[in-house]
Amino acid sequence: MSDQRLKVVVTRRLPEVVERRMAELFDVDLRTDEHAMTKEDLVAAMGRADVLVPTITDRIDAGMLAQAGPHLKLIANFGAGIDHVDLATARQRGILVTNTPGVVTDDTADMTMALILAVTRRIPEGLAVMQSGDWQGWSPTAYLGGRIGGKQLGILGMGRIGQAVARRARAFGMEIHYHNRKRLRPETEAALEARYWESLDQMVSRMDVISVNCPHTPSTFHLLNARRLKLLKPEAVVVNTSRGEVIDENALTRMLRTGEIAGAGLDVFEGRHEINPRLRAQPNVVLLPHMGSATVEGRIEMGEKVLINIKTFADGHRPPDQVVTSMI
Ligand code: 8YV
Repeated sequence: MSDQRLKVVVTRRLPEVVERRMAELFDVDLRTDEHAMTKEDLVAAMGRADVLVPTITDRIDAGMLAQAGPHLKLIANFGAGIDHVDLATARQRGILVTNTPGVVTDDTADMTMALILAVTRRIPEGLAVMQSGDWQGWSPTAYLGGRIGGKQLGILGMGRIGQAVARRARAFGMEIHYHNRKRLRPETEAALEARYWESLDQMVSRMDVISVNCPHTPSTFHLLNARRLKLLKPEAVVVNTSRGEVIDENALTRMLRTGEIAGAGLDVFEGRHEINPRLRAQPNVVLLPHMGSATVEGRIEMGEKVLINIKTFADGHRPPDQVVTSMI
């Protein structure tokens, strides 16, 4: 397939340098609006594109894929998580899907640590009192949080991001535990000083902090359901920088309200941007607007990955970040 003929439609504004390169390489429709496309606009985009570059804000279901134009051959997602695309249908229709793994790892792991510290050390409360001007000066008993050194961290999902969290948390003195579909190789486990738990239930019941770092797939949906959340110690804190759907958010909210869980740090939500008002009102939660990978460097690297995936495809090769559906 010749580059000239490749029609690439990008659904969101991307870093300027990425858009510029995209325009140099392909016949590209760039987005000028800062908002997500409507479903109708997205279907229209899929009707005219050879390559679609969507993001997490574009839900691409079976019905939409059925309406895609005959030329749509690649969905080159801007982002690592790919749960917003119906991968099985894309595969049936011969549409390749790629993502941007690796480049979001460190930023997301950094944000996981930020959330763990924000919740356990009560940073938002400190910020609030300073901003209100009500601070009365230092007190030996004010704003006491918990020390994370020596605490048990249970990582749910020990892929790239989970491992990056483990390395950081170990440097903070936390004890690392993990549950994963597959146990890590002994040398990796040893390097991370991490203990594997085959039983998620058993791990959950012993942890001080749980960090969700697995992707959202049919088998991880509500992995932390009401029954499992009830196994947590009342002093435990839950942090999620992956996908909201991995936790039963209503159950979590109820337990935060009743004090059955001490706190939560959430960068992602089940309703994506519609946040349960009861969750928002909780004093023991730190909520962020899905900014885990939001660094200037990271966004440019994500764009570069998208460019490489499209260019490799255009040159007739297998794109490096092709998502293998059987692994999902
Ligand atoms: C991205 C993410 O910013 O890469 C991911 O999976 O969750 C985010 O950090 C987002 O997905 C962009 O599409």
